[in-house]
Amino acid sequence: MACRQMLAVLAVAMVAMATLLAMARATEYVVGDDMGWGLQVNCTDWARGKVFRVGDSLVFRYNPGNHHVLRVRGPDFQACNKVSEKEPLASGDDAVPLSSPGKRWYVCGKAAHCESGQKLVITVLPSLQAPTASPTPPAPVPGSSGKITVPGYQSLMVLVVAVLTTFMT
Ligand SMILES: [Cu+2]
Repeated sequence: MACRQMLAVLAVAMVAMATLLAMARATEYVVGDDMGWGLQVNCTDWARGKVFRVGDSLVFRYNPGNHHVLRVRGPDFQACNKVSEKEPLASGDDAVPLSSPGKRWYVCGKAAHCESGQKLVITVLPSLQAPTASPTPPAPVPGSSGKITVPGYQSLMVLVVAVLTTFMT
């Protein structure tokens, strides 16, 4: 019995761990990949097919003397108006956390770089939450059937523990 109880605790711990792992799965997108942020990359093509979510981040890499990064509004993006209420990012290795869903527009404000296509628009989707709606499943009472119902992939973890239980009793 004591052994079963311990395993039940272990099962709950593993489910909690799996949930945390799922939530920590953030992606860091280096704009332009190896080519970086510059005139040599068509960022529209680069962004195509990528899914950006809240919690992910963009990294702009470039020679800081040649470029910078300006976050602008949609109409200013279209027109290459290099106006922004924020100072441009200019370190050459700028990480930008995507903290809210919606569209984001970036341009390079140097010379005619934006007009030459050094601009990036992305749409940030809400984060992929693990099924957090489920409160921590109650630990099964020893002697009961010991069934734990949790949604989706988490049940796999429970299955593993269940198999362990079978072998250890
Ligand atoms: Cu530039």
